[in-house]
Amino acid sequence: MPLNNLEPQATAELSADAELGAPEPDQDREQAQQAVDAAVLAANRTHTRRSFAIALAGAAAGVGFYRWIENSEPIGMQPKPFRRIIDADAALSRAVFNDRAMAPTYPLERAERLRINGLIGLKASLVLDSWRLQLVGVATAKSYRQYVNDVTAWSYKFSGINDDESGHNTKIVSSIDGEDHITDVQIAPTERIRREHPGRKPRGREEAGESESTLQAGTPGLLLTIEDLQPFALHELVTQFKCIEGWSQIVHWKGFRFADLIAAYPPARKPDRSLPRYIYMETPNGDYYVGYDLHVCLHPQTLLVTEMGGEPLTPLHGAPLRLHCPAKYGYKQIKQIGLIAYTDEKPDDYWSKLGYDWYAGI
Ligand SMILES: Nc1nc2c(c(=O)[nH]1)N[C@H]1C(S)=C(S)[C@@H](COP(=O)(O)O)O[C@H]1N2
Ligand SMILES: [Mo]
Repeated sequence: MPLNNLEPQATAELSADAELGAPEPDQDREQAQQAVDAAVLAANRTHTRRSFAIALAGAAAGVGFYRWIENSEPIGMQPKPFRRIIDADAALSRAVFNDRAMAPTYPLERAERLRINGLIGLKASLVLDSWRLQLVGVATAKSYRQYVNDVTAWSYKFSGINDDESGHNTKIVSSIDGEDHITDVQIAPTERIRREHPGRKPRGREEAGESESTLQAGTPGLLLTIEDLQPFALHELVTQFKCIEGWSQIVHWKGFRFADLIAAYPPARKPDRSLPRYIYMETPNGDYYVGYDLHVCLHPQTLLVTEMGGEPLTPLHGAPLRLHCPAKYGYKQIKQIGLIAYTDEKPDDYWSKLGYDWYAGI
């Protein structure tokens, strides 16, 4: 079975975009996509972590793809060649020094069945028909047929309780005089959020409390169905999944590239034409949430996962959509994504509120 979808291909968003009257795909974009595919191929062939060659291939592909995003001018805007050069330089340094290296991949035979670990946001079972992906901060959002003027008004339906109590309750444990002490952190939902969401169902009912980045009522955006995500090319990846608690497993993932979603629904730019720096994600009930740098989501191995171990995701593994990012620890890999928001404010993050590192790089 071909892993990682190695053949270079035009990405699915091209046809989706065309229907929506988005700009024509340009050569840069296809070339960038091919470069990304080639880099993934190179990385998978060698299975060598941080080999110089892979880092370079990854960096080159990353810059190509990132530059396409940087340069995607809305229709009617004059190109700004000077600014482009500056952007490319910034992208280059990010690409080379940060998260562009490819994570090692493994043969399929080594893949294991991933345990269930962490149920925050998943304790009531989501009725899958009621799932929508709220997408916020998209450029020219009103031009998409999935546009709604308040994504927070969407009501997810839940039935029953997921009573699988397996899994951990990651806490900061410090050892004092040979005894383990758990740092007990209590963060109440903020007054601001309570004021701004009168009458809204309680969100953030877990230990870390409500997210500071949760949406305000009246936030416009898109509501995508699972069918809307079907056009994206599927990619398979066998990588190591690491939990901060000290265990790791090799997992077979299948899903589409986050970069493809971003390309199909590009973020609105700031007044100075630059891109928002972050992506924020939440479970449908707002209990679990993570923040990412945008460029980490553009990494070709960052997948929006629909299948694990050759089977559709189960509810407790985050059906219908979860994140896999091999560059980050498990706690950043949110299960059951309900919201993806482009933002320029560093987003709140469940476990960093309880003392863990926001970046969580492996
Ligand atoms: N919604 C949600 N996503 C989550 C968590 C969680 O508690 N809720 N836990 C995280 C942590 S700490 C880990 S290790 C992984 C575990 O994923 P798994 O249950 O599929 O093994 O999910 C991550 N994503
Ligand atoms: Mo974890």
